[in-house]
Amino acid sequence: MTSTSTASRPAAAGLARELYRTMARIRHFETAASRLLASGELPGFLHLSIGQEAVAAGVCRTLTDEDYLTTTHRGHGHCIAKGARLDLMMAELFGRTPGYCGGRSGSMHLADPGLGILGANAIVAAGIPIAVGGGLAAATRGRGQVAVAFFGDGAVAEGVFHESLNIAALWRLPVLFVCEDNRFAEMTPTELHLSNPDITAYAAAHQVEAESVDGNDVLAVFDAADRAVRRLRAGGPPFLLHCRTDRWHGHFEGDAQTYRPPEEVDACRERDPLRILAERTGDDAGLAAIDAECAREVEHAVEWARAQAAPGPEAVRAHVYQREVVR
Ligand SMILES: Cc1ncc(C[n+]2csc(CCOP(=O)(O)OP(=O)(O)O)c2C)c(N)n1
Repeated sequence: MTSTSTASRPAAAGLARELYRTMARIRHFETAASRLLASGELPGFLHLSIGQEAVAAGVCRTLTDEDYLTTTHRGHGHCIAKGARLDLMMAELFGRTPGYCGGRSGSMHLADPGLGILGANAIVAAGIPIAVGGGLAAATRGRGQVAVAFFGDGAVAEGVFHESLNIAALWRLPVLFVCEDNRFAEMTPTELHLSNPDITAYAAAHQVEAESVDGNDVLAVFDAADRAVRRLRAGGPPFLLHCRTDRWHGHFEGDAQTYRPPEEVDACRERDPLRILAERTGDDAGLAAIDAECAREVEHAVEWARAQAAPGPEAVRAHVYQREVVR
């Protein structure tokens, strides 16, 4: 446990359990969402981060509610790890009124400004400049806040990724750029969409320091994120954390992944971040109890969300910009 080598044994065990709980909550939430979509109960479209939970858990463990976060179309894990409520998230997926966005957004626009979650975003790379804006606000206030932008390897090929790194470096903003590299942008492998598959090299081009970590090892992610966030809070320049990880499910639920040999997907499951942590800690009984608690918590969230009302037709014009037409 590199991150906790100086901590006492109970503190290290406590941290491991905490990180495991976050990953298990994400795993159970998304497994339930997958089942509910397949059975026809959930409307909409889902992109799941099953297999990638260690990135969300490890990075968000270093943040407080005062810090900002932006995420992508694959953002359930980041929101849960930042403290979003499972019941309100599930209600949003069901399209019910108490959901985070009144049941009007579904999976891809989840937001909770109170927790610093500035939003999931269906447009690839569009959350990155929003996090830079959060970084500018943080730098202006000078209270040691940071902003984190989560994005995939596909976002690195977008112009706005480079514009964001450039301005964050130039203005020395407290932004942690977290690239969750699952080796695919939809069905396209990284080597077919990036001229240089070494993602840290793009950071170097903008004078941004970067580090690559095993994104399935939650303690390694936490350790690297913790060092980076401490530097940002102390006034250091932006940083890019490149996390190599694995997407187990298709790009979206329903994508049969015919573009990947089945053995490759099986190999991903061999690198299960929850199992890796369990093996490292040897705390089987403790983690099994946490797992069971998370399963029950998700079950309750589903039952509660299912029982809520959907917005009625009278709400159709709410939150919609309407220009008054003068005749
Ligand atoms: C600007 C833009 N271009 C294309 C799309 C269609 N699209 C949705 S997700 C995606 C791939 C994103 O890949 P990556 O950034 O690696 O994230 P991942 O899906 O692997 O989490 C694409 C091309 C989009 N939503 N926005």
